[in-house]
Amino acid sequence: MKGFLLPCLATASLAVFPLGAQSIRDLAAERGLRFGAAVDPSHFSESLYSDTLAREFNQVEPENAMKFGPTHPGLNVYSFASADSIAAFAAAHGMALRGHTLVWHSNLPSWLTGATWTTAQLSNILQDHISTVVGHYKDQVFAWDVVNEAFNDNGTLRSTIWSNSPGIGLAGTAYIEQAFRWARAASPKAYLYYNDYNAESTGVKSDAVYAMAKDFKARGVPLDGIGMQMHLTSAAPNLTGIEANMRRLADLGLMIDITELDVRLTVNSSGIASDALLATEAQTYHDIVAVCLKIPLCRGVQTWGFTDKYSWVPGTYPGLGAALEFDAGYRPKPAYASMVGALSNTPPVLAAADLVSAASYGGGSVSPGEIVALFNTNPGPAALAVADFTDGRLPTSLSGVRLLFDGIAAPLLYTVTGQTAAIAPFFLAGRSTTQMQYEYKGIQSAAVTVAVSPVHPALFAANASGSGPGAILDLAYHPVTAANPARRGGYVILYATGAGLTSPLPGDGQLATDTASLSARATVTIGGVDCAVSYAGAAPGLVAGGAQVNVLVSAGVPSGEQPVVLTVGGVSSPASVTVFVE
Ligand code: 9MR
Repeated sequence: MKGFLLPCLATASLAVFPLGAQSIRDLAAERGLRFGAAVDPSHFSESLYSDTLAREFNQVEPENAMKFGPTHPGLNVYSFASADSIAAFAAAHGMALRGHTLVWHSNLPSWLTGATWTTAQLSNILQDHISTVVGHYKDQVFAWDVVNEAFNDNGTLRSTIWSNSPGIGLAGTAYIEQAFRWARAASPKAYLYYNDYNAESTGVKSDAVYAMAKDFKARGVPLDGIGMQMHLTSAAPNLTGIEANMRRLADLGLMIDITELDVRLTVNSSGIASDALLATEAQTYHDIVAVCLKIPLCRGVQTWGFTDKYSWVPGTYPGLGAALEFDAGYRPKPAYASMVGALSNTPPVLAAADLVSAASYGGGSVSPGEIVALFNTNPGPAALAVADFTDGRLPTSLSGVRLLFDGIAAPLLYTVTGQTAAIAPFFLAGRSTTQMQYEYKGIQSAAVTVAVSPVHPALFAANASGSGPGAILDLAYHPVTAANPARRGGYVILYATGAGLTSPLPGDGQLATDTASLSARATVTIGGVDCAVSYAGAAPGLVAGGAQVNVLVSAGVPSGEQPVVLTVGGVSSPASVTVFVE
């Protein structure tokens, strides 16, 4: 399936595509992306529905079951059976559960809309609703569409029972803010989203959403993300505008989810669209997934349903349909194949700042032989792959991942979606910059320029957090801890990286088996007091590029937990790593 690229679509038969070796769910997981569908639990008993859902998606959202009407059928009556069955399905199949939606003008029960309320009463009703529903799902729903469709297409606030007719007594976006605060109080950990349609691209409506989001972020209102519904037609989406809008929202630190993607097409009386329209639809599905993959904070793509058998479109727009990625017989459509293509072939996106020392997590530059970690949203194996020293050296390709410096693949320690550890090659010595690229399954990112420095020293912490008690041993190779403190006049062994070259210089990725001195001079202070270095060089048993420093703890070193600083070639490690002294 990986081979199905868009260019093929023009010539291939567009009827249906075979399922590939990897589901979209797996491909999305490799890209650190959630791939979801809106669902109706009344179809769970239909095996093709359930099987397709569980196989192809790693996220579900109730199309209707968590709305106000279904969950809150009487003033003091709540009903969760239907939504609970979706939560159970999600749990049984390892899927994330999105909640939809708490504050909306639609799908309200007649007990609410048919009576007259004061603003104070409505405020109490809404607070109780949010607290009860969010509270009920606080261990299951990872993200909520807290407020849905609060703006008109011209960017003004929609008049609703919650906003101003009569409203909960808070003018402008203050009622929205209040809803987010109530939701946060009911679930401290759930991500809270504002969700809307026709606000995907730049324009007056998305400007209004952006202005609200910017104001909320500036004032600490608990808004975590923006849902872009993405109910599209056969007209090509404005990808430039969508990307620009996503970028400005991401620049506020907000996550973006595509929440309700579908593409409605003109259909015949049997609900079938032409091959040409299905190809157009496939292009749109491809392009929306691809634009999401360009924005690291775009975290999920969800379609509004998944089979043309069940979709809101034909009932709302007579003569239109075929809006989803599976046909009414659950066969994958060209739209499915095109999303597989986008997930497989959209290049990874890399930033220089993604590369940091694996010891300190500090970035800014890379030094030859430095053990580095790359944190990003790039594709990679969904399960952690750890390298071993085959023939005494680390591989430069691991589960399809390579990290290239000036076109040369670096030795790798481990990789998983979003995180890769590698050893910067020794040939970087003498260069001032390097061009870094990330590759997964043969698809490379664009190169980014990373500064090279001769050294970039950092000590390893015992818990690998970059700070706190160091990974420090005594001469019996026992960890130095509060219970086994360093003794003045005794030796401790520090472990570091970014200490530059050694002489002799081992090969890239080789296991260090012998001692070899650092080329640059190394000094150490503990608690600010100079301590004599008896050995600074390769760390036998670690990969080349790891450094070991044996230090004599000076008589003047103070007691207690003291900062340890390694200085190599005039550059000091961060003072965030400590050692316990007797
Ligand atoms: O698809 C949903 C349909 O079954 C419901 O009757 C309708 C009213 O509750 O809501 C539809 O879903 C909407 C979603 O909740 C918000 N964005 C627009 C969706 C399509 O109308």
